[in-house]
Amino acid sequence: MNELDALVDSARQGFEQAATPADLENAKAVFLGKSGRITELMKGLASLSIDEKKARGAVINQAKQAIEAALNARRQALADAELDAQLKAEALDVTLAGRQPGQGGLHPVSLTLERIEGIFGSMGFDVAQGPEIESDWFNFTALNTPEDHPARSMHDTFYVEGGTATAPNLLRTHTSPMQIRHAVQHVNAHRALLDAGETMPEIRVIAPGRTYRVDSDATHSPMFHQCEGLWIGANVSFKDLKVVFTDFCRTFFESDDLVLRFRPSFFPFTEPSAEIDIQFQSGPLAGRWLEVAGSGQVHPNVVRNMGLDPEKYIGFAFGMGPDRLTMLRYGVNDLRLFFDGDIRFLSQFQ
Ligand code: 2NL
Repeated sequence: MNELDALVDSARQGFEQAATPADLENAKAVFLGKSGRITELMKGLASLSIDEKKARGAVINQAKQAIEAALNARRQALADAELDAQLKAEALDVTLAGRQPGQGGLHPVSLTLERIEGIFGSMGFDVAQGPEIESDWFNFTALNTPEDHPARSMHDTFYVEGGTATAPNLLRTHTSPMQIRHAVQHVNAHRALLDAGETMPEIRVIAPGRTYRVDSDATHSPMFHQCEGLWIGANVSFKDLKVVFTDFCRTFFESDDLVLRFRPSFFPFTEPSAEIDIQFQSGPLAGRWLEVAGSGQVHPNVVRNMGLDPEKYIGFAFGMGPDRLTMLRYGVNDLRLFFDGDIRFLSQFQ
């Protein structure tokens, strides 16, 4: 092997051994740099004759081109290896199972409200929904609540700034104001019939929704749910209340032998009034009387405030707490669990 072939060989080996681009540039300097081997050989041409320069120069140039080709090949190989390593490091395992979006569901109290609406809906009740910020008139006065009644105090009711007696000024303490609104609308819609001395279609409505009272402990939340019911007609009796509410409770709790007790009570908006207690005949709650609702025959003053003549129209109303019904149905003993928003608790109802 001649001297130049040996030089090209040793350059190839030097480049091959360079593991990084920096190593490769150092190896290049040895052969192609300012004082590298090729440059030295070129300097040697100075002492030769013209013909010898031509011949020897061509051979050196060939060696130089071979070395440059080897350098470029190695540069490319190192760049390819680096890209490979980077691609490997950044590789995504597209076969890995993805994270599923969480499957939401209805809140247990919403499930109860849907149940209540379904049951009363099947008995011909409309569902009325409306404002949570109410006026003093709809929340208290129209419901025959005396001016000095303790429920009107700031200890019991949240008042909103800037209200007047007729404009919204408090957070409703029950959903009965919505029933008054519904009744007034119903009466207005049948004004012509009433004016002609005829009988209007019955008012049959429930009002589910959020309500507010200044109260907070293990069994009271400042925001809680209520569902009231109202049935007004020419001939609606306390017996109808018993039938409707008994049927509701037995359907809601899926228990045909459930017993109800109507215990005399007092509310400003009904006369007579009764608390409704239920008793399961089997299961974990069997034998105990559990209070589930307030009820009564709508007070004549309230009937009048709906725009009706209490001598011609009569009916009943009731109010119950869906939060408490949910606790009874699912055996939950702390009301606050419903409003803490802990998904581990809430997901159990799906
Ligand atoms: C309770 C008491 C009750 C009513 C609510 C009512 C509504 C109208 C007219 C007359 Cl529009 N009464 N609602 C009547 C009696 C009791 O609820 O303890 N609720 C949990």
